[in-house]
Amino acid sequence: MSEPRQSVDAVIIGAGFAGMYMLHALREQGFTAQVFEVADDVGGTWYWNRYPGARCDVESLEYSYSFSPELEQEWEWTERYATQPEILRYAQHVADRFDLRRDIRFNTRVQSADFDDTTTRWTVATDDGSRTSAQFLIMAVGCLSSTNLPNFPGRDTFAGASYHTGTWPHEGVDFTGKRVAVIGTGSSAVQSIPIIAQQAQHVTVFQRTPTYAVPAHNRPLAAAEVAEVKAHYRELRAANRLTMVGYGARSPRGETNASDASPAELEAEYERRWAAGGLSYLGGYADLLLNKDSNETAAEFIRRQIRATVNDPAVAELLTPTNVVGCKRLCVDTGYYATFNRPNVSLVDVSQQPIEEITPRGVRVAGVDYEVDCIVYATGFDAMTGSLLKINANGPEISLQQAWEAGPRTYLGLSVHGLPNMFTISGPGSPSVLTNMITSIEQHVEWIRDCVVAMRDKGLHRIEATEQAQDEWVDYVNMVADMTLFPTCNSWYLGANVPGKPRVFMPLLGFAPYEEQCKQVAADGYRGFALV
Ligand code: NA7
Repeated sequence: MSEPRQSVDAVIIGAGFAGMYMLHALREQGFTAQVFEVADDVGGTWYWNRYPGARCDVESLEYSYSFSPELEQEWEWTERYATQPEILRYAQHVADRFDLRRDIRFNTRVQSADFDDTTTRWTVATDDGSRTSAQFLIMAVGCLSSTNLPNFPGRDTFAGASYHTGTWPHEGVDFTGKRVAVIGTGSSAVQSIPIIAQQAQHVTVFQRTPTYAVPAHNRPLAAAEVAEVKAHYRELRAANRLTMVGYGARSPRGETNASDASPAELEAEYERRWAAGGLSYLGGYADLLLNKDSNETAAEFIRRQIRATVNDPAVAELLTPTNVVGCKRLCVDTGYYATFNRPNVSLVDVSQQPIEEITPRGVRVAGVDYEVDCIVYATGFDAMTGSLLKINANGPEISLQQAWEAGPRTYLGLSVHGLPNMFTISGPGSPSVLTNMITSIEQHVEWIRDCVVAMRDKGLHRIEATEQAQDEWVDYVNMVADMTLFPTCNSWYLGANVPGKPRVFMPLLGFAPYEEQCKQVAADGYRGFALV
């Protein structure tokens, strides 16, 4: 492994899709960069999330880089939704193809970063004792990379094996003959439970909130479909960047409102989208996340599918969500609800009586002991801010932790007042997790690249978001969220899944208008930033 450089133009933290492209983009402009990565390979989220059934719920032909036409032509995706191993192979291929590894220091955690206002440079300290000086500090740490492991009493006394879906053992886990507890029913649980159930002797699922899931209808990609997309890739990528979510231009969103549709029209539209599968279910009508009554029509359609799928009416009732559909991330499943028809799967409701404790032999709820051999924590992430706040980043007068004490505040989701020359890729206040992450990553990387090129061209060496621009941006993000149903449920978008986390709606809705705003800010000479 190469030694980290002592002085570079930019330090990039993280070698997932954001860090890899940032490195490539800066190098192409003649900058030097050093990437630090905790893992022993590239891939970020897709390096860590190796649980059974892990897949991306954005289609593979779209969840991929667009910056290199050669790359997108040569890479062959095999399934409509790529598995984690396939996505990881893709990340590794990109690292090799663009010779990225020589500037990535693996197995290395950044411990602190301090900005010196006299030199306008960051000093980045890592756990191997190295110090690297850089003009820019670029956070490419990922939105779903800091796991949320609830602090249940007795958690460490459990005598069997415990796993978290977000830090799954690389050698895999054999559940054959085991009694398994799965805690949580979000996307990771929805993907893994059907597969674990095929292996285990018994699976007991502990559910706090029932989840809405739409079928993936995953399938091998037909050669003709791939050829068609590849023949028009530029148009598809451009069209995706004009959408609100950065993907899905092949199945356009409805422009009319559900509130104006007849019951028969609603039924036909939901039926059609259900049969097509995937996240575009919620794209049927323009008002589904704006109008509670409209949302209810889409929710009720899914509830009926659950009741029709699950044999035991009591289990079906427990699995049926009552809240707004889509205000928590919609899950995309393969046989999730039907798995509860298996004799070796049972469901425990922990919504009224939470998990009391983890005992050496299992999980205790309401005085009842569920004895198991393994516990799978599918309990999600300290999303969007967790990994950023783990880095002890200190501006001239304020640290990131202090700046975000009452919740994250950014300008454009790219920059934080008080932390000059620092950029956050897909940070809070940008569309990030509400979009195709790779589209958002590319847009941020290209904006940051253009910004540092412009600074070099003009002989500028310090950039910082003004407090006023940041305040206005935070108000804007909140205003947009408040126009929707998103803030109405306890989602990880709001930080509600982590006890004690400030409740702030973190992502900004709407990719296309956001990209336009970022372009305008740059065109106006980086309006809202103080440049020296
Ligand atoms: P999620 O979606 O945050 O799901 C975590 C699940 O764990 C969810 O069902 C939670 O219930 C549950 N949970 C969390 N803490 C507890 C406690 N203390 N007790 C019981 N249950 C708990 O994480 P995933 O990994 O599934 O998915 C993350 C994203 O990855 C996903 O949205 C996609 O974008 C890809 P809750 O709903 O909070 O009541």
